Formats: sequence, structure tokens, C-alpha cells
Amino acid sequence: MCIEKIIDFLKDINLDAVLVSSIYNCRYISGFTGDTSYLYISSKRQVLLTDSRYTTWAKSETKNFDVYEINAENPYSDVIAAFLSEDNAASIGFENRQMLYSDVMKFMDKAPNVEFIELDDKLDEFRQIKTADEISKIKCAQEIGDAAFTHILKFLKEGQTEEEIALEIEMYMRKNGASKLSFETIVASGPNSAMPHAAPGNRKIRKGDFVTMDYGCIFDGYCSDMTRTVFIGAPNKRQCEIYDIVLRAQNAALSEICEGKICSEIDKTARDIIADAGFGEYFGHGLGHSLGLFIHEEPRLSPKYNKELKENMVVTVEPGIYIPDFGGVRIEDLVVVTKNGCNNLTSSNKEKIIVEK
Ligand SMILES: [Mn+2]
Repeated sequence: MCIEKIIDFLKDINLDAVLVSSIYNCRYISGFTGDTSYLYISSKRQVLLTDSRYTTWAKSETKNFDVYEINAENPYSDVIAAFLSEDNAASIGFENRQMLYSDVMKFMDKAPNVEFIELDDKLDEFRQIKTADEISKIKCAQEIGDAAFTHILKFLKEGQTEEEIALEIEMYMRKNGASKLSFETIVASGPNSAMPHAAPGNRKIRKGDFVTMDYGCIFDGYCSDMTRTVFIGAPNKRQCEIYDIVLRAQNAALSEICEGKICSEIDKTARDIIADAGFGEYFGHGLGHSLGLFIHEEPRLSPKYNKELKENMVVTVEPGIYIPDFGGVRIEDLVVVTKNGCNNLTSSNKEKIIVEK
């Protein structure tokens, strides 16, 4: 991103400098894709600080930053303190939600006359509206996820463990262009599917199970995320009922998404459908979240998130019903917000899928 935006931001909130520490913000602002660096930005200098393991790499990827190599004699805190002093800076903003308390104490200790201002997640806000280039990377990541779903439907059969299924999904994504996973793959079968974020275990899938698979991958730095729930053998009446309600709630929410819509209202649409059907107490989490360089970003589609959606934000829409000792269903798509609606990046089938092997 252009440095002028950050300099303007500093002026707006009356700060002399900013210390960027989140690996996602460092990457977004500087272009450096390594995971160990700080950015020091003032109107007088823009410096990427890293250690000798990353110096050459950082120089090859950053255009607008001077790369400064720290070492044991010149640690981050000393170098930053020197920059603040040379810049006559009275204040510096820092990412208090991203830094270790012990590191913050070190920085403050070395620059006792400088005011350290908590920025919370203000720098993350620059990443909310995606560029065309970012959307195309998210789309590629999601295409790999959808292809993995097609693959796993051919692979799935009774007797496989959740771990085996998760590994197959992960291998498929890695072999087809993903650099890594965007989060730990969830494969939850039978009663385990009542736990929204269950870890795959050694339970073998069998007739009568729901199997919920929630996974995503990273392509060129950008995340994807999707969930499908399938049936092993013919579903019973209650399973069908729950599945149909979740799908109806998801479709209703999807049809409401567009620029200008309030996030909590979209959540409410899905939540009301589930509650009216009598399952309100079994849908505890928010309806969705944004993603990008990181898997969980703002905006969120949740009951208390009252901001408006804007064009080219991306959000997941993932209602669920989870009944202890019975099982659960979640269906998740990933969409790009447009002026008049949304563009669904997830192409996998959402009709009831019955695995008969
Ligand atoms: Mn998700």
C-alpha cells in the first residue's frame, strides 16, 4: 500500500510515528512476506527492521522502506529509540493487541520521554476493503478449497477416521497450489459434529453420521474458508430438518448482502430463521467474518457488529445448528460484497450430499 496513506493517518490522529508489528500489517504496508520484522514509519523515515536471516529477502520485496538489520548489540528497542530521538518524536502508536507485554516494556524503557499510544486494531482497517489483486488471490485459494471438496466426495467412505479425511483434504490442497492451510482443518463426524470447532480425531465415520468439514488454504498469502456437512448413508428425518433450516438461513443471509447493509442485520436474518424453527439455543457463534492475509478479520457478521458492509469487502456466511449428543450442521460460503449484492466465490454443491460407500 502507499506510504502516504499511513502518513496521513498519523497526521489525522496526531502521532509522530508508528511501530507496526503484526506480520499481516507489515506485509500489507511494506510488501515483505517474511514473518519477522517491525516497520517504523514517520514523516521523516520509513524503515523495515529485521535480523540477518531476513535482510536480503526483505530488500528484494520492499520498495518504499529502508531495510535496517538489527543484531545483539543493536536490538530493536535501541534502534527505535534512536529513530524517535532523531525524529524529535513525542509520540508513537503501537499495536497493543499484537505485541508481547514484555516487548512493549522494553521499547518504553528505552524511550522514556515518548508517549506510547495504543492503536488497538486501527491499522487492520486499511485491509478491510480488498483490491482486485487481493480478491483474485482469495478466489484462487477458494477454488483450491472447492476442488478439494470434489476430491473428498470421491474419497469418503465408511470406516475412515476424521484424521484420515483431514489429511486427504490437506494433501490435496497442498498438491494443487496451496502454500499452507489457512487454519487447522476441522473434520467432525457423528456426535463430534455438535462441536463447532472440533479437532479431527480417530473416530471412524459410519452410517447415520453427519460429517462436517471446515477448511481453507493460503494462496499467495491469501486465505480461503469453506464448510460443508455431508451425510453418511441416508439421513433421518431430524437430520434433514436441521440441514434444511441451516441452508435456508444461509441462503436468506446471502440474499441480503450488499454494500450499505448493516452487518448485525444480516446475522439477525439467519439467526431469526434458526430461532423461529426452534433451534435458537443451538447456534452460538457469529454468522461470519472477513478474511484476507489472516483467516479472521473484520468486518464480522455478528449480533453486535453494527457497521456497514462496503463494496469489495469479503465475508463468510456460516450458520450452524449444533445439538449435543446428536450432531451438527454448518454450511459456509465465502463472498465478495458488491454494490447490489454479492459474488459467491464458493462453488461447491449445498444440496444434501449422501455418501453411499
Ligand atoms: Mn469461517
